[in-house]
Amino acid sequence: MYTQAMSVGPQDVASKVQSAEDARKEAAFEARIAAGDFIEAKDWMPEHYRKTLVRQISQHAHSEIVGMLPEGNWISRAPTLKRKAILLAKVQDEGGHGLYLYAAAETLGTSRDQMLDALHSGKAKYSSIFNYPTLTWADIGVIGWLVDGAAIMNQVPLCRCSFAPYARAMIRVCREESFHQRQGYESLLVMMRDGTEAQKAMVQDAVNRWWWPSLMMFGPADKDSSNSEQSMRWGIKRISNDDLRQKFVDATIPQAEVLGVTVPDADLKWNAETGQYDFGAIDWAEFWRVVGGDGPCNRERLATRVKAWDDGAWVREAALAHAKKQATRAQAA
Ligand code: BYC
Repeated sequence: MYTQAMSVGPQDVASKVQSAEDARKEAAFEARIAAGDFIEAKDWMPEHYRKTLVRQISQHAHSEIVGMLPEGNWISRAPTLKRKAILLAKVQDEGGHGLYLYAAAETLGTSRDQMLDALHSGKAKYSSIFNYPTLTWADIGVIGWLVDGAAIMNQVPLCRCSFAPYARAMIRVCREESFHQRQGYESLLVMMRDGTEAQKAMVQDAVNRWWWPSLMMFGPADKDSSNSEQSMRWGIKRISNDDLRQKFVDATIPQAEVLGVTVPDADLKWNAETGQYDFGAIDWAEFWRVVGGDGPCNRERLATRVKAWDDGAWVREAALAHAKKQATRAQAA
């Protein structure tokens, strides 16, 4: 033990030089972050920064592709051709968002296969919101209004994320999410303005079921958010979970009033002193249950993704065989 501590062989010298070099790089990195610089994939970055980004971006990508499932269930049941075309385009957009995000995460050195393996084995997380069922057509409008609305609130600050490939992907994603939010709100407006009493009741019921899960999308309260402090220091997250949730409530309640629906919160009230809405307590036990894999649809969602991956094996094999044949031909020519 003592001899180990006293060892001053060439390896120790090398590791000291290495750590001095790392400390210099880390200081330069922190200075860039402090100056509000954007970090590119080829730039040096601390391992923890890289890991945090791969975690967040891959979870975000998984959320996009799992998020296709609850809405995808309604494509064949949309009430009109117009609504079907809009929903089809929206679900396709979510698939596209997943692809930009997987590509952004790949620039950090983690392969898409590794990320998908983490999803399929249940190791990786995706947004809790997609573990709730879509029971009626009104759920589709409410997902656009509340779920995409919450997503935009969370993602606009990510357009200034310190990791440039993520920030760039977010700019396009936010533009598309903004269309998604409006189409959802517009479809609810039509039902509330021109619909039957039963249709209006269906909208209110969907709002009742999606309101609290939408507030949970922003993540745990700041005091329980294990990653926030470091992520905020690195400029990955720009606004805290609680502040974004509050902004979402403040923006959404006036929209609910225009729509003519209420949210299921007896404690909600305008606070003239803070200029914000006070709202009731979130059921964090439910949140952690859903995040932990025990929500209403967790098993179904994961099984559907795994089946899609398995069913697509022949496409991946055929694409690889084709690429190999092309490469052999190119070599022979
Ligand atoms: N669900 O320390 P915290 C969309 C986890 S898709 C599940 O605050 P962080 C759309 C968190 O990962 C929108 N897990 O974490 C698609 C962490 O666990 P780990 C998806 C959650 O990362 C289709 C632990 O709880 N948006 O718009 O600082 C159709 C502690 O949390 C959730 C994004 O992914 C949750 N809700 O902050 C329609 C945005 N919340 O990883 C629409 C990008 C927290 O340490 N992501 N956890 O094991 C983020 O902004 C942040 O990752 C979060 C969480 C705000 C979500």
